Amino acid sequence: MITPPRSRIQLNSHQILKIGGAHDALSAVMLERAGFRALWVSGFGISAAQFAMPDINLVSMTESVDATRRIAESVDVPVIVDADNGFGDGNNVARAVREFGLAGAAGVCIEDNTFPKRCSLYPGAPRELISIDEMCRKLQAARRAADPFGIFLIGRVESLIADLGIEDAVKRANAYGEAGADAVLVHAKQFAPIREIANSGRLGKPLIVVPTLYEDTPFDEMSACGIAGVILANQMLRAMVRACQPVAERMLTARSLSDLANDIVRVSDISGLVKVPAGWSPPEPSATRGASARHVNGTDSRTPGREAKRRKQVAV
Ligand code: SPV
Ligand code: MG
Repeated sequence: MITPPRSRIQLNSHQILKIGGAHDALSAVMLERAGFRALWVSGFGISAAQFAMPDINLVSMTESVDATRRIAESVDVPVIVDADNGFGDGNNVARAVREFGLAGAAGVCIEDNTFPKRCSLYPGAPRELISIDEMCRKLQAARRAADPFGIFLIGRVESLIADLGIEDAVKRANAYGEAGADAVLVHAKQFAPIREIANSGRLGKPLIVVPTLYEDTPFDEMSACGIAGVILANQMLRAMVRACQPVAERMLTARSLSDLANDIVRVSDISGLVKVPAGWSPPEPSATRGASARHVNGTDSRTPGREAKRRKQVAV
């Protein structure tokens, strides 16, 4: 039996909510520890980190649900799933939303790309959106499946990525809101059209953005025009690659492992992140530690159980 949550993700236009993009459970734990109050299960991140694959609908619904469950069970903050285009038509969307709900998701985002999708960050990829009517039918199916779980539903508009213009973006955003989305994510390559849409007052639902392609825009500027949420979708993944690639190369040339000490954390830092029982952490080697080797305490504050997970909320 499904227990409805007491509360859901709440966005408002007074303070922008930063939503941290996770690519696995460990990155989710680090984001939560840093203070993020909501997380994004990034399709781009899961494809890259867990499959070493491009973000073009190669990850199945089941694989995405499994990745979401591992993340949702690792943190206390609410988790919003990037459900891509919902894996098919309204029937597929309905099943996906239910499975994400059972996996502990507090929010689900569905986008209007055709299947198979092409990640919005691949500028040379062919791009096509489904019709507004078809997307609305998918969102209506998603709404029905989301309600028993109290899932926060996001309708994602790709008009600006597909060069269809501001009018198409506004029309789609408002249609998706009427079809049942609690908020709309309007993706874009630049901030200017987003600013124009946000300042126009024409959107019926809270606006969420992903500023990967306009990273110079200050968050204060987004907040000033009433944007309710900003997804920092892939920075943890990119930080991981930046840190790991040189270490991989240096491991082959190192005289001993102590040559790497300034570039890696201690084993006990990993133990802290994964909640190794107190007293079980391995002894540390005596090598000098770099400034980056920060001790992380191992207190377990996780709440067990999926029902408890569904009751999490973000109140901004
Ligand atoms: C993701 O993180 O998978 C997203 C955001 O959907 S983007 O990659 O910019 O499309
Ligand atoms: Mg995605």
